[in-house]
Amino acid sequence: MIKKCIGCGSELQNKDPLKVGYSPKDNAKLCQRCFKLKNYNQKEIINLKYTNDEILDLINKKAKTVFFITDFLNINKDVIDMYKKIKSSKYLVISKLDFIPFSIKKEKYIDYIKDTYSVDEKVLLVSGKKKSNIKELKNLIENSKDSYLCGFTNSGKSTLINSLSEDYGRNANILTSLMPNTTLDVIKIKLDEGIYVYDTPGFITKDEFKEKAFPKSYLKPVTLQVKESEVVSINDEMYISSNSKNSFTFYISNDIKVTKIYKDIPRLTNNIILEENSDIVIKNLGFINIKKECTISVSDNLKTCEIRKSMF
Ligand SMILES: Nc1nc2c(ncn2[C@@H]2O[C@H](COP(=O)(O)OP(=O)(O)OP(=O)(O)O)[C@@H](O)[C@H]2O)c(=O)[nH]1
Ligand SMILES: [Mg+2]
Repeated sequence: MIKKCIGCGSELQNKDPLKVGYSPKDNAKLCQRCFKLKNYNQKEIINLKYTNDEILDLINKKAKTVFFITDFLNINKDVIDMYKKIKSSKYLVISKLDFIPFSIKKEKYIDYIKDTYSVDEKVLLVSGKKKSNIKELKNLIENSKDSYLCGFTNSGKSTLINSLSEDYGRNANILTSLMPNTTLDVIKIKLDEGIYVYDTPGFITKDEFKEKAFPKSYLKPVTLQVKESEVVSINDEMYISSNSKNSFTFYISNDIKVTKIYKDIPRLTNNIILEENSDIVIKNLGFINIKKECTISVSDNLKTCEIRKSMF
């Protein structure tokens, strides 16, 4: 029988250290990468087995029901485009409910996401970590066959499966971490007699990965009142200003520094016209709500950012 790493789902092998599933030991339960990640929090870069297209293909061929997981700070056009490529019967599951600010009313938020991104299917809000709102998800899984959880890396798929499994009195024990691509192959988990779910490797993006973009706990929105042409820096990497007095509210991890800057101000030459109450969506980070109609100027790395009407 082929042995698989219980952490990431890869077939164990002892031939190629650069390929997934490598362990020098014959009777290992974890591959070397997962062993180091689990025991020493050592993050080893490894050649991935699947591309995004291959993951998508695999899901479209095998899954009868798909739960597409995405976290609250990572809902944008790219993610929804990937969701729409899923051909099976599907649900959009917004994860990490525990860090959604209290000011956001959950039902209103679901309606807003459905409208903004034209999602016709049911949308669920859950927290794998806190096991909140998972009852409906459990019911849907129990009434479906071949349920696959998929989504971008770090969206919380494996954490959610571990929590579901605990809820059924079991221990799936899939390795979870903030490192991208923790799960490397499909993992079949038995939840109960005749009830199985499949974990899948996360889709990857080209954008740079930042651990601090993931809040450790409940997210506190930060509002800055800005005067005309005052420049705000996001993590000393992205810059934004408005041509009129305005209010910017940042829905991003509180570990990301957001400040007005008064020296070494970069020239912002990209202008975007905003309607009243718009969001600027920044991939893998979150969004900024801008209250008044204005023209904003942004640094080059924001010039193609997504603009949407705000839910507030
Ligand atoms: N606050 C919070 N953090 C969560 C939740 N679910 C997952 N996380 C954290 O998010 C990170 C990624 O979780 P994983 O379950 O490994 O994500 P994944 O989607 O399986 O990622 P890949 O295997 O890389 O595709 C971990 O640090 C988790 O602890 C949640 O409901 N709330
Ligand atoms: Mg995973």
